Amino acid sequence: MNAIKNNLETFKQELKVALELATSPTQLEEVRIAFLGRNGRIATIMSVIKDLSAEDKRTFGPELNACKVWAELAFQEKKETLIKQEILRDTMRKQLFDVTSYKPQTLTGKLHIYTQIIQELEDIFISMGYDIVDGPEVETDYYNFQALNIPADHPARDMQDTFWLDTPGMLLRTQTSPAQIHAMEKRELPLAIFSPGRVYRCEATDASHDFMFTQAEGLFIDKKVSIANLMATAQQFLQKFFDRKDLAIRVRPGYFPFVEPGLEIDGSCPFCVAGCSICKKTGWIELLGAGLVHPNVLRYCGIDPEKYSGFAFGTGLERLAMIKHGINDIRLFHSSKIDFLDQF
Ligand code: FA5
Repeated sequence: MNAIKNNLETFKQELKVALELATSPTQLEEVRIAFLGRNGRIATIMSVIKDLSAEDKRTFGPELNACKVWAELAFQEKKETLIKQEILRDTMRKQLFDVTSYKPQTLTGKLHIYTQIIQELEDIFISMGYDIVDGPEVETDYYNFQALNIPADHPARDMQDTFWLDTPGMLLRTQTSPAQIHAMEKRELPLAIFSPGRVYRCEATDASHDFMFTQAEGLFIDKKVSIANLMATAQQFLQKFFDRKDLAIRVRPGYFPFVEPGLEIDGSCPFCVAGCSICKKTGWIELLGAGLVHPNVLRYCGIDPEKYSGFAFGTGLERLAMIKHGINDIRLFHSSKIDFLDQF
């Protein structure tokens, strides 16, 4: 019978140690199966009861039962301890969690490339003494064409496919040149204005043409204004914009009904010496339409062409931005693609 007693004692000692070593619910479950499970150690110990004599059953039965109850209590106690420890650990984890250290990835806002280019150009012209003026995008035939020396039957109207509105004589402006007329009508002479803004043409789109794009117009009117003044202004503007003090310009004849003579102004390629893909190996890039304001236009605005003269120029801002930043498709400008916009 001593063997039974020894067994019970060993069982208790080993269960104590096993419970002590169990530090997770999984380990505790392994202990339960090994010691208290249906085929576990306690079941083996209890199985000897059936072989005992009636007297021994009376003596050892209660002892064996007490051992089983003790084992179950010890297991239960350990289980509760582990649960409490886990709750404590969880509380600590939450207390130590620093909410201020969480920094989600944020998108930073910035000015659209349109706005950046417009501001850059405005700064250049303000530094040259120009006033910045705005003009309406919904215009009349008079301001967009007639007062610019393009009467109703003039073939030059075909150069700018027009979005006409339902109201007769109203249109979406096809160029920023109407800003010249508004300025000459309203302002005292001499005048120097720079007017950037959106324009519209009913054109099929491709990588360099859009139905909605941005232009800027410059106008300077005073006594004795000449092409030399226009060229000096154009060169200074382009040198500042491309940040190249050595940028040269050249002029070629061009046709715009509201200037006489009409000119196309090219700038020497800011990116190469001997020719590259941007200047199509010519060393020159077409940058501005320009000329001396046509006497008819001055007369439309009540200005005497015998006393005053002036120059005007116009340019496509997307084209300037595309050259400066190496953008290969004009449609990206209003595509709202963050990857594209993020570069500027
Ligand atoms: C004009 O619009 C004249 N008003 C410019 C001017 C002003 C000349 C003052 C003389 C004196 P033009 O049609 O060439 O000119 O357009 C000027 C620029 O606008 C072009 O060089 C080009 O950069 C841009 N542009 C024209 N059409 C489109 C288009 N569909 N998409 C994008 N840009 C365009």
